[in-house]
Amino acid sequence: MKRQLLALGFAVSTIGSIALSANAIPINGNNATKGKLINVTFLEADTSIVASGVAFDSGNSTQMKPDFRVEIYINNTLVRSQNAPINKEIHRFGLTATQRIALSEIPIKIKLFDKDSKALEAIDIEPTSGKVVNLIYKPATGEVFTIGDSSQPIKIGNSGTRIAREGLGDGDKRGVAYFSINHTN
Ligand SMILES: [Ca+2]
Ligand SMILES: [Ca+2]
Repeated sequence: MKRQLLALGFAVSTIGSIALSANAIPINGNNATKGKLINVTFLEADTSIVASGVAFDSGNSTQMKPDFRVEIYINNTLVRSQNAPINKEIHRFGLTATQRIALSEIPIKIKLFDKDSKALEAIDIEPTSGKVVNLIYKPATGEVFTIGDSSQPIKIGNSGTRIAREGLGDGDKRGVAYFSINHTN
C-alpha cells in the first residue's frame, strides 16, 4: 500500500510523463537518498523480576517502587521520551520513536531512568557494563546488534521481534527492557 502511494505521488509530480508503470519508478534510487523510516518501540519496563527487595526510592512500600522515564535515541538524537505514572514496578509504554535516516548502520540507544524528585537515576537494562542499551540496526537485513562492551557487535534480534535486555546490576537499580525495531520505506 505504501509503495502504491509513493508511486502515485511520483506520477502526480511528473506531469507530462505518460504510461508510467510501477516498475519504471526508481524507488530504490529515491530511497537511497531519503533513507528509511526507522521505528523504535519501547514496549515495557519491568523491575519486578530482577529487583525484588531493591528500593528505588525511600519511603513506604508503594513509594519505593520505580518512577520510570524512558528515552529513545536514534542516530544520537533524542527522538522521544516519556514518564510513566509514578510508583509502578511494571509499565507498558508502547512508545514509538520514528526518524528517517539514510545510513546502512543506524545507532540506537535506549535509556531507562528512575525519576526522582531531584535527579534522574539510570536503571541498568544492559547485561554488559554500562546501563544503556546500545544498538546498531541494519535496515538492509533487518538485523539488530548490541554493541555492549565487546569489540564485535552481537546479533540479538530481527526487525519486528520483541527483544528483551536485562541489567545485571551496575549499581542496585536494575530491570528488564522490552522493545522492538523495524523500518518502512
Ligand atoms: Ca517511587
Ligand atoms: Ca549493565
